[in-house]
Amino acid sequence: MATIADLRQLVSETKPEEAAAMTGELLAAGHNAMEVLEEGVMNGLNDVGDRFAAKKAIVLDLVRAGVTAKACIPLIQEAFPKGEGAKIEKKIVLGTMLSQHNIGKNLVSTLLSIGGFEVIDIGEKNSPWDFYETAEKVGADMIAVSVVFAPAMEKFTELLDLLKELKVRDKYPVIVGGAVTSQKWADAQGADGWGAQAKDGVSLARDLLKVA
Ligand code: B12
Repeated sequence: MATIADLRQLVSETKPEEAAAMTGELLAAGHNAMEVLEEGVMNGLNDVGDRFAAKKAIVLDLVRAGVTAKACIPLIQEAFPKGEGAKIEKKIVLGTMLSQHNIGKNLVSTLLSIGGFEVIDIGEKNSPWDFYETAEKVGADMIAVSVVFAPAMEKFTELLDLLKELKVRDKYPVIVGGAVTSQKWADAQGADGWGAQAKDGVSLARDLLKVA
């Protein structure tokens, strides 16, 4: 019988069709969707990332890893609990800075939406100004940033500085997450919250926006 470790292996080998089929098999067998995501897909992606960092993989492998993850994730998303359907009247602007890595950002978006929040997803490669401008335009309650690429870390700091400069820092709690970030780094930048996992975005939003 298929195991989550087998799925990790297929993702690590960047085999989209086989990985998607195994994801379906694991979910049908009753495996927890979050475990399939974290221990199967994410650990497999991390394996590819580690090989890339060790110069044992090339950019094409990263591309294939992304394609493989994107073949599995919709099946996992369908298996997430649907939430209670209660809508929370809070708007969250979400996006990435510089980077085109959007798999984590998309998961944060899905989980926040399931959690009842209104997500304004501004996509990839945004500047600090894009976040500010959208937040003002839609009357956002919070800003969430996905930082998966080291050069974007500096941009995140620039976003906080911009909000301070424009005297709206207190208006928007800002949370951050992503593979290259950490609690320590987020604290040092003055972020209002950091999450290791997409699901942490929901608990951070509930706490910071005082949702009962
Ligand atoms: C797939 C992949 C790609 C794909 C992305 C496809 C896509 N559509 O997203 C492509 C091919 C585009 C790519 C390109 C590059 N990549 Co790449 N990529 C990866 C890889 C293997 C997986 C990334 C991923 O999707 N992970 C899975 C998701 C779910 O994880 P995540 O984003 O971290 O999100 C989770 C949490 O962090 C959290 N989270 C994320 N955001 C947020 C936000 C909030 C608010 C919260 C609460 C939580 C949260 O929730 C998520 C789920 O729980 C990683 C390796 C790795 N270990 O991550 C390298 C990696 C990120 N890439 C890397 C690099 C270097 C590159 C390139 C520069 C390569 C090159 N030379 O061209 C380019 C950059 C292009 C660009 N300008 O953006 C490096 C970054 C290193 C660094 N320190 O900056 C990594 C770490 C690989 C490595 N070990 O060297 N990549």
